[in-house]
Amino acid sequence: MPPSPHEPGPAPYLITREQSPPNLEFPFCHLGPRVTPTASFYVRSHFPTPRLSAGGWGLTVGGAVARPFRLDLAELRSLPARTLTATMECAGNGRVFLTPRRRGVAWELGAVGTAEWTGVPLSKVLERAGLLDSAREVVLEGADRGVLTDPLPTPGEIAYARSVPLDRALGDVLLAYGMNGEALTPNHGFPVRAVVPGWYGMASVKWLTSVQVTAEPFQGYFQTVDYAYWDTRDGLPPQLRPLGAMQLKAAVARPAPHEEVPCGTVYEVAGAAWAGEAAVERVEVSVDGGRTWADARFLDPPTPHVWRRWRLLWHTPTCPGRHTLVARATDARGRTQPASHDPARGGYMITHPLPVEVEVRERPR
Ligand SMILES: Nc1nc2c(c(=O)[nH]1)N[C@H]1C(S)=C(S)[C@@H](COP(=O)(O)O)O[C@H]1N2
Ligand SMILES: [Mo]
Repeated sequence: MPPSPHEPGPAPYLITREQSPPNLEFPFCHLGPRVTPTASFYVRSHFPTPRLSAGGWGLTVGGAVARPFRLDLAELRSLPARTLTATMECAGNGRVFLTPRRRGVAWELGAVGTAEWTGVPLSKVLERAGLLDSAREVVLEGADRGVLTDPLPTPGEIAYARSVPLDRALGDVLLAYGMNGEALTPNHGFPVRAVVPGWYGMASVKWLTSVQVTAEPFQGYFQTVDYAYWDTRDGLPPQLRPLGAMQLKAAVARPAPHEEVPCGTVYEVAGAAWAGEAAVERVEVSVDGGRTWADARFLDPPTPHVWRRWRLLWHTPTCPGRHTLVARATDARGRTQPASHDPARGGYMITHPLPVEVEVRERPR
């Protein structure tokens, strides 16, 4: 196939959504290789980046364990390492497309990326500590701290912390010190962060300094007040539950919203699709606002926890006019995306198909 004339070059830059703390977005229309270069990997931080040194760093492991201990970076690096590829999406990605507008960072499509993470399985560290029978969750805490007023005031200064259930903690959760073959950068959690493959980014705690095993479900700020949604399972009244696995979603990278597209040409529509704990099996694209659909072609095989890039050749209309493109994904269990945003999700888990409006124009002569 001839290279698409619409293929943009690499994007070693980020869009500033907030200067301080740094909240920086990947310009999603520059989607290129399956693994996102670190320089264009989005940054989502609630507090200013703590400047930690490799030599001064230590990890405290305690709580419901037989042998609490402390680990320095040299010791962590001496343990058997694993490298895994995982897509990470902020749970608020796509928020700017919601009406009415929701609180939080105004992300468009690019609070998502894929990286190769290298580190030590959390399970190895927990094994060394020896779990007590009462162990139920693992609380991961970062070195970054501060005071917040939104959505509720914090009880003074707090650190960023999230928990993972024990079965996940004993699974593929990584204590990562490497990203795309290099040391983590300060904004991505240097020297060590957690990576919880398949979960929204909030679980992957950066600047990790403490691992505490608990017997009770953790009810911290970023677990309840923030990064939670109203669940209405089992006919019970709505209950707040912490966000977890990424939900099935297909996103269009090219054309970008409101892009001008030439008439009477072949335009290669491009995007990616992902789901936290399911496999993306199919992506369909509509170039007529959802009336008719065609199957996109995958560039990547299904790989657990990693997005699949897809393409579709679009023979653009011969006459100028406005057109709406939509993509939707189906997983291996036959489930697809919700038709509209469920208000019980608030400003999170924005996974309904987002229409992309474009302007088809006469070709310049
Ligand atoms: N310590 C700490 N860890 C954190 C955060 C944070 O603010 N502090 N933000 C979380 C959120 S909401 C996301 S989406 C991811 C983003 O990781 P990144 O900045 O490397 O893209 O980090 C998570 N881990
Ligand atoms: Mo996030």
